[in-house]
Amino acid sequence: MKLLHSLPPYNFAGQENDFRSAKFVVVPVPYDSTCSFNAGTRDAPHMMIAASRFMEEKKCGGIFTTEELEPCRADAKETMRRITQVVGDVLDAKKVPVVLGGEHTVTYGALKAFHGDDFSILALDAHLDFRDEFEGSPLSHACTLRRASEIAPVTVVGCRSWGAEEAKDAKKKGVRVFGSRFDAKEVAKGLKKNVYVSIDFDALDGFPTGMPEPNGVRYSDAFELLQTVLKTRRLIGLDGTELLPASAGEAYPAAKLVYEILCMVG
Ligand SMILES: [Mn+2]
Repeated sequence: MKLLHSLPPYNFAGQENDFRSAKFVVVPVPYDSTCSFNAGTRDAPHMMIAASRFMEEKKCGGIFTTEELEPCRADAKETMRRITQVVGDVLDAKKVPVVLGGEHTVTYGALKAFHGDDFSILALDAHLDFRDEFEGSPLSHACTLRRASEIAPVTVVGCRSWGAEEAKDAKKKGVRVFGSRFDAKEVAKGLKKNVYVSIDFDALDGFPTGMPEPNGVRYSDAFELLQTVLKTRRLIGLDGTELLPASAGEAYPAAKLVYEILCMVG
């Protein structure tokens, strides 16, 4: 019996799941165990996927969506290991991983899969996330860019909130820091040929997130930045984290930005 339906499949951008022809692999990671302010970002991957099914289709490489990754909620290290393993499998298949968090810590798990690669990390984040440990853990959302900088050089854009100590450490480690208003060409200039893009949605203005900060990057400026960067650099991985939507509707702009980036790459 053929069921009557008009809704697209439950996959990112509503695409049919075909791993072989996919250029991108979306990995939903519902993990938010170290959230220190508003918890609940574990619901974001589901809501982003739900929202993304209602976007107008654009010309874009195939997108495969995996099952939600099962985090180990009591063990950040084990959760990172699981993310690294899945992202490693995606890279082995010569596809671009797209990790949907969850809290920003998931970025570290993804980055660890790029061992030995020569690349830059472009992070959009309201916060510096450069503490060596937070609430007793080196694998906290507040330590993400510190851990990331141990893997590859970090440029952070939209940054407008930090502690004095972490700011000193970031400067010492050569992190490039830009605020909510920036020159996209200037940001792009300092990046290597291969770029991993990590978007903590609190970088942007008006997005619902676990740790909201006023006066963020405008959507159009973020779009232009990524367009400028990806015109001359290769996207090797992408993640979107820290979204805290109350409904799929609130997740729509974040899903859209992720999709727009994939469409820029092709
Ligand atoms: Mn962050």
